Amino acid sequence: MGKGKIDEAIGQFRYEGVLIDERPYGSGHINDTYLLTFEIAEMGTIKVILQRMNKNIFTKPIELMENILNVTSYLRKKIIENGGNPDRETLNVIRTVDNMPYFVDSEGEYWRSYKFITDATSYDQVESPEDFYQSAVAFGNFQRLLAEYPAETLHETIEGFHDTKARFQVFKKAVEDDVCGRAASVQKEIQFVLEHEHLANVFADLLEKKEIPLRVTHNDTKCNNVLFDSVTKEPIVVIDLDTIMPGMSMYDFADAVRFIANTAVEDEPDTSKVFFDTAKFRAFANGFIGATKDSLTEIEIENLVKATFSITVELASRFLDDYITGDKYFRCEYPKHNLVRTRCQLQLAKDIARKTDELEWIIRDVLEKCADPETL
Ligand code: ADP
Ligand code: GN1
Ligand code: MG
Repeated sequence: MGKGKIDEAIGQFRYEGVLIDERPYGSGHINDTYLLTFEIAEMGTIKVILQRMNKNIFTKPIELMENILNVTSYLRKKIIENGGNPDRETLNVIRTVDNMPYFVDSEGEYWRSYKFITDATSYDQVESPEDFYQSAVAFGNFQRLLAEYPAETLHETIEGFHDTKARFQVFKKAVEDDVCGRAASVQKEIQFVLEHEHLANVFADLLEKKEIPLRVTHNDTKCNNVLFDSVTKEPIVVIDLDTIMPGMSMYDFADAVRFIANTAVEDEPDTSKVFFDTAKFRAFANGFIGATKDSLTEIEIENLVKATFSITVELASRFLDDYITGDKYFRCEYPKHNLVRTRCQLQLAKDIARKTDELEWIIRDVLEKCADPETL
């Protein structure tokens, strides 16, 4: 992106001081994130996050920012009630000179800015069981704090985002159209996804019959969307609220655990390194179920393992769809990046399937222990 565009955006937010540094930041796949540092005379430096929202993906940026403002002001109140620090425990939007929560540049790109949360780190890969546990507590608490927020008032920022049923339809269409002529070379991967189409209906049916509730969910619960205190290592805040929408609680659990319990990175080219780590799963389940046990229903808990398999296949289908249609959605660093990502998720899904009984047993065990916390 041209530097002019960033400068145009920088000039529009209510920043103070002299800009002394600007650099790309983080490892998200969707938005362009920058860290800006300002110097304020006598007061030292202040950092802010500036993001250009990906308008190809977030086609309703105004509604998206409305969701974020509404949810963060709700969280702010809750955090203050609980004696917390709202400047650290939720995102804080910096407005423009025109008092808007976003800025539209001369090319129609949407920008927004947040106060930078200092002395905090996000991890692309979590190493210690304590950190798995803590990130689960973070996502669990996030859901708990929002349990009474009226889900129906949130805009659907990406239609059918985790509607697995709809995802399968989109996938089949991509295979059929085969616009880049790549489908023939990935038949094995396509077959695996298609063989699991029955999964897609399981959750859609439960929702339709109202056997599971529609909740306020984050929908992108990767561990790098949690910031941990650099000193205490405790989770401070759940970030990346672009996809906050009505959704299924089980999928927030599932998406987090498919990422965190992977023994390899999400784009590991050597799939023999990819396994689903049941000890990590247990640590995560402990944290998540511990934080949400008073709000999750029995049916939701019963479906956590199935949801984990389902969301892994769903993501594989999304990566593969993007590969087949020409790599337009996920940011790619090399030509077959999406295919590598697909194979990783498929390998992970196979391992989850192999370990299903053990995972079901872990959930039951965690539940029993949550009922009697002395035994945790
Ligand atoms: P993406 O949707 O592309 O993943 P994120 O909103 O998650 O974008 O931001 C990318 C990274 O920037 C995060 O993983 C985190 O490290 C960092 N980040 C984002 N917002 C903040 C913030 N307010 N304070 C500190 N770091 C942040
Ligand atoms: C994207 O933005 P980021 O990197 O946190 C994607 C998620 C995927 C994830 C896979 C809006 O998340 O759904 O699970 O990549 N976000 C969007 O790494 O599509
Ligand atoms: Mg992110």
